[in-house]
Amino acid sequence: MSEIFTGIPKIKYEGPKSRNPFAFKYYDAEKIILGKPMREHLPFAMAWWHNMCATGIDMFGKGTADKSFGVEKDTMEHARKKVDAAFEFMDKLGVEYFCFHDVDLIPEADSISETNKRLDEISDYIKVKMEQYGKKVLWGTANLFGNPRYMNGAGSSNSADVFCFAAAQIKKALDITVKLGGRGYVFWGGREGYETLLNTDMKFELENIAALMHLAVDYGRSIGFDGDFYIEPKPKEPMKHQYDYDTATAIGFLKQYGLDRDFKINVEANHATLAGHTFRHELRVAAINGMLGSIDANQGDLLLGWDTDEFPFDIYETTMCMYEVLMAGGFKNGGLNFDAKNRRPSYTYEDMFHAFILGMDAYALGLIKAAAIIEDGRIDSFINERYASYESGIGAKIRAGEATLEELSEYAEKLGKPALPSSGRQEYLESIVNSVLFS
Ligand code: XLS
Ligand code: CA
Ligand code: CA
Repeated sequence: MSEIFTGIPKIKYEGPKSRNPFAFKYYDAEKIILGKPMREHLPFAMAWWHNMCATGIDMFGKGTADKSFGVEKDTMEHARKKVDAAFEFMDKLGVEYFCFHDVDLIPEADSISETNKRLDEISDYIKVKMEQYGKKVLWGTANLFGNPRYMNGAGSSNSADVFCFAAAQIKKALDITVKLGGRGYVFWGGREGYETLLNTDMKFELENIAALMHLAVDYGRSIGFDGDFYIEPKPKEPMKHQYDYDTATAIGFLKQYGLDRDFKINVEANHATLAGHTFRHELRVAAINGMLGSIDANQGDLLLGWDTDEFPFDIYETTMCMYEVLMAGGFKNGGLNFDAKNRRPSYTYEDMFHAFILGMDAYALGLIKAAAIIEDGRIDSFINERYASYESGIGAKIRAGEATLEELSEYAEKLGKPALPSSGRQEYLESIVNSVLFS
């Protein structure tokens, strides 16, 4: 098999002083941080759709990047070439995992049975490569938003026939995920939302989405899938209003419909900011509910109101992300999927590598700095002390659930006027973060 990314070497760690564009400056896979090698803290994954498929096409113009890899597109030969390219790419970068939609892997056929045949064929080929290169599947999913049949959603479609098509795609995507040993299965509700309530029965649609997820869980468990199912929240785009608006909404939905034992959250950075939250907020909401599953590690542009899926470079963000991950005990089945694409004018093979070097270094540095914040300890101990009034006396009684409203009212009356709470010291804490980041 001939090399595709010719002239691009295996990417190695050279340290922060290196000026080699094809070297890591911070990602040193075996370096131990808080007792574990970086590689284990940072299970990086390649998103098949962006990296092997997307060409930079937008509504104003054609793609700029050539992802034909030298053969005719939309053929099975092309599907196999993408596999060759993907494994060479991951191998050169030391990326251990990948994520895929069913239709990223093969050109979708006119019938489900033919599409499924193609999926069988390509997954056989992928499986061999995975063994050869030692690569793994972080998560699989089905594309239930691209085909025109999903114009009104999949689980939320008004058409029962479309619901069945979605079920068929999910079944096959689960088959392939299990066949390839995948650790996760994602539901991103691309078109599970609505444009107007004038034609929408919201309760009916939510019940159907939950029913589809229950069917997926039952089937997945029956074929031996013991990983995590994920909901990936997003507030809008493509639908005006999507049901999985944000992490809190998705968790409420999972609990209401009895799906919370099987599902966790896949938090995407760009979706968090689209929902009007910080990335860190979304991670924390997932973490305190025991549902921080996996992360789509990209970055949005706060000046733009859409999903720009940029490679992450903001160290403040990656630091806070890794702080949340470390405090939550690290990843179990999840990881850091670069659901990110090169900017349209960055269209060469070299740019694909630069993007991953940028993202992997940004997360490596974020990990180093998050560990330093934890080791420094000032922020954590500040937060603990801030709630000290609940450690004894009336506060401890409140926490233990032993107080009554009458008792608290009496206590307050006796007190007369409470002292002001202690200062939040936000600026002082921000300066600690800066001093850790830039020392
Ligand atoms: C789109 C989503 C999508 C999911 C997988 O905005 O990020 O790519 O991650 O379907
Ligand atoms: Ca995503
Ligand atoms: Ca996205």
